[in-house]
Amino acid sequence: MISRNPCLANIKAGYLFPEIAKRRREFAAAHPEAKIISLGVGNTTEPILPHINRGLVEGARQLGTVTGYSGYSDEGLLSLRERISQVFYRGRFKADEIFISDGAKCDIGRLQLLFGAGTKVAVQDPSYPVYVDGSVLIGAAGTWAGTGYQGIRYLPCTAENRYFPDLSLLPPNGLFYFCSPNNPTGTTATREQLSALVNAALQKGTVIVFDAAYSEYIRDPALPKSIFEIPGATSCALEVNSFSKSAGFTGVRLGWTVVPQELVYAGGEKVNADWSRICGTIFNGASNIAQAGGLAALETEGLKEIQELTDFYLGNARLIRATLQNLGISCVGGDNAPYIWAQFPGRDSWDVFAEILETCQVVSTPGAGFGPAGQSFIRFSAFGHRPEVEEACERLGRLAKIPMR
Ligand code: PL4
Repeated sequence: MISRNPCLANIKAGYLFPEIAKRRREFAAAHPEAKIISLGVGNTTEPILPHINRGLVEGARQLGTVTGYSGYSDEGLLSLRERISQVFYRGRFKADEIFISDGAKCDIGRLQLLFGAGTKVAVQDPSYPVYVDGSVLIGAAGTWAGTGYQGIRYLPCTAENRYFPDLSLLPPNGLFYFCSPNNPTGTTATREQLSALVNAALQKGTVIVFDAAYSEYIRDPALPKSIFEIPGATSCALEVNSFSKSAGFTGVRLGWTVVPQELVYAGGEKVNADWSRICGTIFNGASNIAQAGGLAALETEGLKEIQELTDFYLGNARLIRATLQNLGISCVGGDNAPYIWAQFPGRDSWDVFAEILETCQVVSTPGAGFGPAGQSFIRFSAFGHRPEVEEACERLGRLAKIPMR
């Protein structure tokens, strides 16, 4: 018989979100009367707004016409790539530096092919689980030669360091996944912090995979929405982004990755050329309908709708955070991101998850699922219909009040 890919033995048995879904199902089966509300998985809930939706509908209609029909779009519609460059990067990237994808997660999973097995990988701790699992799957989680360190390096991001890691721990000549606004903590890196990150990466030969999936939630104009706002970043970073959380495309599937021409490997070869080769080989392009929707989303009217939709979820976030703070629960996030990161000192986060489910019939996400530094934290997602979020907040009031320190 054929042997199993040994990397598969190294990933954790269950992926976080299906595990939560399983526990929810078990609870529902034991309590059929419970009206469960989810503040767990970061899945959008509101209808796609009219202008963007018209773009999707029109994209589908075009496919039924002789003149409007289109087949494979490979690296993406030229018009969409150019528009992304204008809207998000002030036109500084050429179309061949922007690759349209079927979502940020899909590209995060594929990107490791650029660097391969044996790459030294570091992540913020806590972080979105796909960075770790994607790295382990490709065999990047081996021993760091000469360091005695094995596996992925977790760089703690805690209240003590303002949720920004100690950059002296960055892997030299390795890969570092960095997410801002951050999932799960909901915190956003400042310009100074990102400048320090870029400088450290340039010094150490580290490549940063910058995940900007929540950039459209940033309301503080001083906070960078892209790593490419930082001088020097085009030589040490690539960036993934998505229409999922801004335009409500979680089920439509559309994203992009920026791979600057300046980004090169140790041998001087261009990362961009390899990414083009990889995408051409294992990816056949995003849906043309989704791309028509993406183009509509980046028109003036569509951009207004993105603002409206993200404002709505940020309104939910404010309600959840205020509720938790009234209970004396210390939390961060929710002002420039759709996540609130709440601390339950000394508690196991899976126990707190179970307690919130049992006491309030509210699904959350245990912080430990995002890495060791997430222990004793709970992530609340701000994606939900307003009446349900209000109801969830009322029920969270059943949690024991923690005396204010
Ligand atoms: C549940 C930092 C959510 N089944 O939709 P995409 O692929 O463009 O973007 C996915 C993504 C990328 N980067 C970050 C993210 O947080 C997400 C989505 N994360 C969450 O609750 O943490 C949805 C997760 C989904 C999954 O497994 O990704």
